[in-house]
Amino acid sequence: MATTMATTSAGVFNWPQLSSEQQQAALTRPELADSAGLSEQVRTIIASVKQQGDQALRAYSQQFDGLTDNPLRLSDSKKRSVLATLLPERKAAIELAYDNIRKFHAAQLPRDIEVETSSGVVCQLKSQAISAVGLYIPGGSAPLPSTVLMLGVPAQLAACPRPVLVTPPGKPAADDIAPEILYAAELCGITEIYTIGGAQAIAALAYGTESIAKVDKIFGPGNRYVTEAKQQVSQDVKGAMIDMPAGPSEVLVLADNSANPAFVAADLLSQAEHGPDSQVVLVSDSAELITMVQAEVAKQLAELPRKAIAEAALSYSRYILTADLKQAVEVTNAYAPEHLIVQTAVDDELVEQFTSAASIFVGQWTPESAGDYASGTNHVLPTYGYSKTVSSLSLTDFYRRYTVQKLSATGMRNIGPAIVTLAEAESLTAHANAVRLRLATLNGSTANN
Ligand code: HSO
Ligand code: ZN
Repeated sequence: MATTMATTSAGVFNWPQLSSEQQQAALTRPELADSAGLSEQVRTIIASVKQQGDQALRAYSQQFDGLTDNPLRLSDSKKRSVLATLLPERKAAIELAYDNIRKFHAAQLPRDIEVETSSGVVCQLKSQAISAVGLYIPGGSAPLPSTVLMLGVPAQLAACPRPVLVTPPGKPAADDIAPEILYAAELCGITEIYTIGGAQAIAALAYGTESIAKVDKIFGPGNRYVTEAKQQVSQDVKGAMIDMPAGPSEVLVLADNSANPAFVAADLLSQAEHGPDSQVVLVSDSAELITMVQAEVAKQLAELPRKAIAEAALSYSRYILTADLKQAVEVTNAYAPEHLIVQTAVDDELVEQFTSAASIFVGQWTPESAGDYASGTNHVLPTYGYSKTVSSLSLTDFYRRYTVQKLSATGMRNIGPAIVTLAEAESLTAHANAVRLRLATLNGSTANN
């Protein structure tokens, strides 16, 4: 915590008064410390799943979840009995969210392209769904059915032949999974579900075990063990690709004195309640607004069931007072937030000026919760400043793109001489020969198609 730098009362950073080092420090995320050899622990877990397969998965379930004999795969009869307990109101809400997420992602369908670049030279760009995709759905203190939709809907639209869902085992039995998760999976056409979580689940997806076939790409958020495991398997050619690098979830609210302080406070707290390492930042050109938001945060926090978690996250919170809105935009762009909420009198003007936020929520009626659940956008987003270059999850992440080309005799005649010249410039004689031979054959023939 950068508590020693030039702050005004109540931990507010007065931006124009900070040195550039202090400004940089104020926007730096807490280091993802390798506490207790996290990466070594994860390496060990991955190695034992690779060697002992299902047996290792069951042993970890016993060790971490206190469960004997995890059946691993969720049976159809268990699914049916759990689904029967789903409350109608929740079922309808999941359906509304599913419909909107589907509409927004269906509009992203990639189109194949074909271009004749020179006469007789045809190039194509095509997309093909990734065959087997692993969808990790966090369990623990808050199981997230909304994440099932965010991963399951694009997998379904892309028509990935084998979507596989993993989620940590329930309690008291491994297959006591939240009915909301199972219903969201059912809507997305996911039938292969395993009750495994943590680094061991990532290892099983990446390398396969006796009962779980390997997947090609792994998607979804998770705790530090899951994140580290995804990183490790993605660095192994025999492992699996992953969706994106990840850190703890974060929100930055940019508000002026026209904003409703209760709305702003609620938005900050909605991110803070995710986990003790969540990041919340308020940037404003109004000292009054900041003071009012702080009071509201204290008031609303007291009523939250997840108060302890939110309080821990708030200890990393930043309140930044800028000279004007222009400077507030500069601070926002430098921080590169995962979520950016804008509540000012000039929202639409500002939106054009943001250069690095992953997902932007505009105006007082647009809380982050809208995108977290039901507006249609994806809530799997780059964090930790990665949004400067990494995009939010979209339909294209469920495809591989590849090219196809075909030259006719005319095409070879048209571009062959240039290829020979370029190959010679690179001193790559075999490349040149592959074309020269063909040109010579063509010169000796009358082929013209
Ligand atoms: N804000 C989270 C997503 C989420 N919120 C799921 C509620 N449920 C990370 O973007
Ligand atoms: Zn959220």
